Amino acid sequence: MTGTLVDAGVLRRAAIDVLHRNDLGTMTTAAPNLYPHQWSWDAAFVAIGLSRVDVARAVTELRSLLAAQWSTGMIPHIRFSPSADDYFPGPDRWGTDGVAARPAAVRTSGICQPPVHAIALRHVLDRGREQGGADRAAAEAFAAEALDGLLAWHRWLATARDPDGVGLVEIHHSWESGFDNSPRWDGPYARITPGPVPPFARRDTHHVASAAERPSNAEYTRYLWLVEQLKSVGYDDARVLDTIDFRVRDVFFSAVLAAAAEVLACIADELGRPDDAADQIALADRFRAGVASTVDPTTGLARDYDVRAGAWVGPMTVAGFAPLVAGGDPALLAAQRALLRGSDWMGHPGLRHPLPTSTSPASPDFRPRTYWRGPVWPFLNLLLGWACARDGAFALHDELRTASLEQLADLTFAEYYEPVTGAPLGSHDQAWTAAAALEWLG
Ligand code: 9WN
Repeated sequence: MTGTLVDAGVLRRAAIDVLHRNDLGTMTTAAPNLYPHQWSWDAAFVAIGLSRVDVARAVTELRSLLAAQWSTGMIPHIRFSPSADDYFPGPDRWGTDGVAARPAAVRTSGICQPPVHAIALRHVLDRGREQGGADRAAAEAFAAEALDGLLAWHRWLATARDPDGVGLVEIHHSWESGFDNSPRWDGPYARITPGPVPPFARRDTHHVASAAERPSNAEYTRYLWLVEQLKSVGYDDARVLDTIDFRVRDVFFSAVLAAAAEVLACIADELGRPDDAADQIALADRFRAGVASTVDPTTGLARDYDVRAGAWVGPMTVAGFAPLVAGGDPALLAAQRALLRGSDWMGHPGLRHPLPTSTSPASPDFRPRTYWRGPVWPFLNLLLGWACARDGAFALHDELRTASLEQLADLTFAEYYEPVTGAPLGSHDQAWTAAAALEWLG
């Protein structure tokens, strides 16, 4: 079933309006009420969208995020805005104020999110060059300014987060994956018995139509237990490895690193830094191989690995298509594209729009209204489409673009959508959803 394409000018104006309303001046809130701060991977997608309308403002978005980078190289998953306190857990609960690696001027969380930032920088540079003049100058100056920070970020991930050198990034909280309550994490969380967690009052459930669209209280207790564990060792990378109950090699995060490292290599080359470019190519190769090594020969889907349990994690989630993001072996990518188009995924006859669901509708884990357990996430489709175009898979890119524009024609810019009815869920006016619309429109 297909929807109606909204007039492109109407969609574009509405998306720009959402980004304006979420704009705090130098950073964009991920959503107006639910997420009143700057999130790491959201900011990268926001910069991609902004680069279609205002290159200088896109540069500012990335610059603000990089100002939150820790001296270790980690880019934290939230840069808190001093003007909002209606989000839990806020900076006090994260307890990062005493961490020496945190930049003194900004308050941040103590974990990270997938490294899409070099990919965003590539978009900003390309748009700046297309515009020419001051936009070109601003984008090129920023690329030179940002290069060392992004190199440090990738190198930190490749060392602190791949202690065994297997070409897969290890995460210590499911918030780091960005797929917070995906069935991917049910096994690892089921093996955790939370210790004492200070009392807490959730705010997230106040900002959605139904609490069932959000993670459960049992999940939140585990999320907050992990924060307590991280705090107890002062967010020290080495001590965290011995302490944290959640150690999982995240295949999708790893794929993003492989893709971003390849992009950063190209930028380093353009900036006359061939040694750094070679280093990023090697890093991309290592993580691309790591991602490919996880593919389950039976299902054709890539898998995570629970380090604590010594076990593969393989529910049918969209993260299984990590090789499409990482790139690599053409035969593997062709098989994955066929799978993605098949009846367990985009080709499922019950879907309102033929788009990847966060969990396969054919899976017993599928929950069509619950956050990462089934709904469609528009920003993810943009990332998959970008990777398809990179690899010359233009037909799939165009299918994703057409279906995405039809989905986004409802002008709610929802955080996620119910796959069967197409109903908007979670927050409305979500910044990266608006950014995805702008980028799809081109
Ligand atoms: C926790 C901001 C973020 C996204 C994540 C998404 C959700 C936060 C939350 O919102 O996570 O980081 O409070 O639920 O899962 O991908 O970056 O949009």
